[in-house]
Amino acid sequence: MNIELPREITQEEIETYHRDGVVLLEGMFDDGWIELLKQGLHINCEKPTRRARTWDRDSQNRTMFWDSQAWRGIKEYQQFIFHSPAAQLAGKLLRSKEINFFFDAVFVRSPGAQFSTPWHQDEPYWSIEGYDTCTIWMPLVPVKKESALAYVPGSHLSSQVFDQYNFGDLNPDGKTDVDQVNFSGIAEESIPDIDENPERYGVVSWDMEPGDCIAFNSRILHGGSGKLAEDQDLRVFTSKWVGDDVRIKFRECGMDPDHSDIMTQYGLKPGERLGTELYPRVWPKS
Ligand SMILES: O=C(O)CCC(=O)C(=O)O
Repeated sequence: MNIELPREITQEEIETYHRDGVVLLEGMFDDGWIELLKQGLHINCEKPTRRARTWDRDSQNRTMFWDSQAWRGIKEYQQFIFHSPAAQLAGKLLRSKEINFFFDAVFVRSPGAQFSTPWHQDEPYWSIEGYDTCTIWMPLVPVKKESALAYVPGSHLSSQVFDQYNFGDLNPDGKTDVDQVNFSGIAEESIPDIDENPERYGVVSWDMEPGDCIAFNSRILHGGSGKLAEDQDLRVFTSKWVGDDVRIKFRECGMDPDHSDIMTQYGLKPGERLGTELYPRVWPKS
């Protein structure tokens, strides 16, 4: 398994990341990492965490499963977080001195699932605030452009506060104790209907193979993934990384995933940097 990046991240890729808020990076993780994450995901689906939830279940029992912060119980995820080139990748793109791991999230669609992730920005849901964030979105199976996660380039630079979706409503099995958000009190406008006119927003997405990844800023508008062919599943592992300017923030509108309780348990307070064994500093390697 490659521990270092298989090649240098180019200046152009770094500039694209900062200009567009998103960049496709092909062939960054070798088969060893993909197999390891597939094993981890298998364990994760068999033994979900308390946060896990089915987001969608249709009349043909096709599902979309989500889980988050499972890494502490899954050694395959730990190996990826501490030893894969992911942290280094985030550090190079963010031009940060230090990178901490924030959390993992998985998005698993059964073959033919038609559920499409609502368009949203991540940062307003999170228990942190800052520009220096990077999600690494990795499909563990091939995915076509029309089913992959899509992005509005440049939208990470806008300061608009949107009335975003409450993902807690995605709960067909009626799970209790689900994180909820309500942006209506603070939102300046509704989230635009991007699917109605993707050209107008310059929406981008890509055909991808296992080993490719997309790195994106948590402020970018993204969504639209899903709508699979009958025989096609989609298993995605994402890791969230934070750099120099990120600080803890607890939001009155709610958070999802809400880390405020666990942060408080670990002695972390609003305004502080992430740290402790919960959000380990992974790069540079000590
Ligand atoms: O893969 C998906 O459908 C959604 C991923 C996403 O929204 C995220 O990683 O922030």
